[in-house]
Amino acid sequence: MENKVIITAAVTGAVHIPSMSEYLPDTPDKIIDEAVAAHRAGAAVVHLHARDPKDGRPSSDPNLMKYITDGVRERCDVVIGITTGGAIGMGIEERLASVPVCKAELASCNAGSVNFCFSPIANKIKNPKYDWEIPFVKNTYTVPFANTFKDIEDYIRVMGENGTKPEFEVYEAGMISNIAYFIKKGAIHGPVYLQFVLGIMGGLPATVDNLLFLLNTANRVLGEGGFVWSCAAAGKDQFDITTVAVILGGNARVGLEDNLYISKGVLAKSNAEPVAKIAGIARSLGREPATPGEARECLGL
Ligand code: KMH
Ligand code: ZN
Repeated sequence: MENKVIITAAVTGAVHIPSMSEYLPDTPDKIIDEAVAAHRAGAAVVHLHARDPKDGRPSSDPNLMKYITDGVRERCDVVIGITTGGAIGMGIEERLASVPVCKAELASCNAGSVNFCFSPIANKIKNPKYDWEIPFVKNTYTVPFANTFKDIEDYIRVMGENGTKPEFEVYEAGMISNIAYFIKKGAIHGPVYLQFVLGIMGGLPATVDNLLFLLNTANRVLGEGGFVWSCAAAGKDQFDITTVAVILGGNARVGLEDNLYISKGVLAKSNAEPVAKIAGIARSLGREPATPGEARECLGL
């Protein structure tokens, strides 16, 4: 497995708004199509959020998430990871609601509280397509992304009850200690799966130094062999930082949730494009994209 890299496609998220790119999948059917195509391009895992088919708004409706996960499952065997981050402003219960309904193999588990701001998007959108978009992004200037110890405990418990493995989203080094706390308590057992998420306004910026800092901290706190890791980077640094992650022997997440562009000033026309790009980079570095089966083995699913 050493020469394999697990590529995750984060297909749509709950940060970018439809007015930013016509290619952002903003309906359940488009999300399904994009997830399947991203898998065909090399993704072993898809990280999924739901959006309302009426107006592309991020949605926590478990029926929509079920429709999406069933739709993807019918068409391919990619590993499905659903969000429990939801969108800024959603409550814990609604963020968890899809876990028992979808029983996905993976779900994100945000490993601590952080400011998660993307209000500057408002200044760039002159003619919003939908009324909800500008208030939605502006709201992130005042509302934090809360993930208390009690919340994390609940996520871990509900995921455990439903056969879902937590993928811990790590935005700051202290969050690795939060995870260690739950290991020590016996709530979870290693090796845990970490997704280092760099470049969020409010979290660690997307730099090589910060990636190394998180990796070294995880080695020290969780022990080498105590975790499997992947890295995502928001915005323009996506490919630089995920390439470094591949060089360091880690796994990589790309996709339109994190970055709408395939290169400077050029919008990605699909999630398959960034997946194919990082798959090509990985191959040029001597690492092959993992199959879903290999990802399951590596993540202990
Ligand atoms: N939408 C963000 C607030 C996750 O999926 O768990 C959080 C997020 C992480 O997207
Ligand atoms: Zn997400």
